[in-house]
Amino acid sequence: MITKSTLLELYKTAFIIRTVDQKIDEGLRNNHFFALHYPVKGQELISASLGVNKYPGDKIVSTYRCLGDLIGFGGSYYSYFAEIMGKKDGISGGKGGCMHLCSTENGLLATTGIVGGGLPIACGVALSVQTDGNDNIVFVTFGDGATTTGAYHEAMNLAGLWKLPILFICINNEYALHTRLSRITTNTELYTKVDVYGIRAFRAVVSEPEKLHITVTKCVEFVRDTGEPIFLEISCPRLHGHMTGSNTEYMNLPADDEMFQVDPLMLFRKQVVREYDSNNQLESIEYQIINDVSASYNKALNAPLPDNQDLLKEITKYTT
Ligand SMILES: Cc1ncc(C[n+]2csc(CCOP(=O)(O)OP(=O)(O)O)c2C)c(N)n1
Ligand SMILES: [Mg+2]
Repeated sequence: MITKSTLLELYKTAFIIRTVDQKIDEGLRNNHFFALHYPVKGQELISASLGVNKYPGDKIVSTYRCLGDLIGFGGSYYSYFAEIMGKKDGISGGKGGCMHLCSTENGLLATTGIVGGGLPIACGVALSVQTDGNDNIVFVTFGDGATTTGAYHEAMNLAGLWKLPILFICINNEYALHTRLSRITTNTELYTKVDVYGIRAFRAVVSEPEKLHITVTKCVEFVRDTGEPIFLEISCPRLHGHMTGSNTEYMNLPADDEMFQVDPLMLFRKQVVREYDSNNQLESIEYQIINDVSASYNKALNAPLPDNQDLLKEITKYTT
């Protein structure tokens, strides 16, 4: 059973992620700035649920589609705006972008543009957590496309063998770039292909947020209590192209005015309003979030670029 306050927290965090995501999308379409942006529309509740289950000291490794994980783990969206705009105030000083983020104070140790590349990193981090001997765990998020890479299989093999405290979260939106999952693998039920590594595997769907949260919570508790890995596949509709501005013709996306019928966050909102918002507080909470996000966005647009010295900081020069 999930409490009312947890459900509201999940909704609120997911709504912040949605608002930031939309703001970036609009800004890029209006040429306010230039960046690569990989939308997370439709998968916000996953990051929100991971965040609720996070303990201080837990770590997460994510991908280029990392906005939700950053916010779920307590990162600042102002610093994210500034980062992808290449500004000095950015999380990685404006030098990393979404593919090379590192927000250690929130436990986000790395994001990567290499599909499947986060999993071996998570194994290394988990080995260090295991050596420390506390109850911290490592979360790693990745897409369905990652499951056909060599890095994925090597990481799963090691995690199973060394019993590493990792929650593998596979976000299955059934697309890798423009390619359907069914065109790259025979068995698209990804969680059924994991027991060969000695790793327990489960499946949840993002359109059932309460069940999703209960499953995530149980998986996290298991990894924390036993120190052993779990694989969790989460099915999730892709409500956008691969990145802002990319073509969506191959996808059969619902029209804008029909999107609410398949959008997990909008469906969840209906439920929250019906069951938990007797005081009509939700709209004013949303209004406040929209204002705060807008203010941060404008501040980031006007923030300074790194100067020459900042640009050279934390850059390693290799000589032969
Ligand atoms: C090793 C590697 N191969 C190919 C690419 C090109 N590429 C970038 S994103 C992407 C799709 C990944 O799909 P998925 O893992 O399902 O994540 P999603 O984008 O759906 O979140 C591909 C193939 C890459 N970045 N790295
Ligand atoms: Mg995918």
